[in-house]
Amino acid sequence: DARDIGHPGSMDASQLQRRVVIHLDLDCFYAQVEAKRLGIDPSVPLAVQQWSGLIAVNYPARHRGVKRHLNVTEAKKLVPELVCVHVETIGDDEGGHVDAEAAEDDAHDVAGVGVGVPTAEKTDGTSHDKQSRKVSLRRYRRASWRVMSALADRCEHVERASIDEAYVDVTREVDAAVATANAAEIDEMVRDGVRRTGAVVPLTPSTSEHDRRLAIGAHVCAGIRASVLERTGFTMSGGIAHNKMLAKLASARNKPNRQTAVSRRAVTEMMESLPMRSIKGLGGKLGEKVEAALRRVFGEGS
Ligand code: TTP
Ligand code: MG
Repeated sequence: DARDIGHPGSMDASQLQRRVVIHLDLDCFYAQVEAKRLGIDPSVPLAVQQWSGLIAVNYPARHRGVKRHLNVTEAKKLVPELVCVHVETIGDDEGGHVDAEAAEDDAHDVAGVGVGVPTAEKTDGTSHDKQSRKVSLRRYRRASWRVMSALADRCEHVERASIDEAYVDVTREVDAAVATANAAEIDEMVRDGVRRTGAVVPLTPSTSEHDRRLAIGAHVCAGIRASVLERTGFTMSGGIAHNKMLAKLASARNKPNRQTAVSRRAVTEMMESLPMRSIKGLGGKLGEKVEAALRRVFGEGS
């Protein structure tokens, strides 16, 4: 059951900073789904195309310069052996029941719609007929729900944020660990959490209780990612922080199949190093105004 992991209004600042929130994002999601479906080894460069453009690119292909929104021809110039798998498409005279499913709301859905004569399913993609067929995302929706149900079985508070990401509030799990484990067990969880986790600024669990809680959260996060991998075969990256926004920024910092923590101490440093516009809501005109205002207050160097 998805619920909103918001900021409970009644919490004061110190309670908010005792929260431990994880953001999980599947790595090159559609590409993982197609590789698994077709039995292609994850080390093979692979991309998912919609018509002539790429909408998901696996990491072996990214490491060789292939990016989302390149077209298939451009991408194959970079990586001649790139496997391009076209998203599933359906014709107008088939699968009417899929249409209802396709109309469901997902953050990244892009449905190509057209009318005309249906053509046979192709996997090379370039000859997919945009006029007569439309995109079906059901493979990815099904994979998404398998991941979400693995998360729901493992965690108390899960909020699905899009087809390939979710927030998990593990505050209670951390509280329970602190309350019931002995000192040696807590030390072991903290060590494990730190060992498995990248950090913008290294965690200092020996001197900071907040960092200790994040380290235990990181240990929990590694366990959640391992159980999703075991249940579904998919890798995810994770971010661990005291709130959702920072957890989301963190999960993108070490991809694929890695996790990152953002401590209170890291916040200042991270805000300085990140383009401010990557924060949700500050991408457009508002961001420009805020940036201009900050420059007025702090000078051009801000
Ligand atoms: P993302 O999580 O943004 O990307 P990703 O999972 O492919 O790669 P990453 O490892 O960086 O997380 O989006 C999830 C899926 O949504 C992606 O696999 C394909 C689809 N998608 C589109 O179809 N069009 C888009 O413009 C974006 C951003 C995603
Ligand atoms: Mg993703």
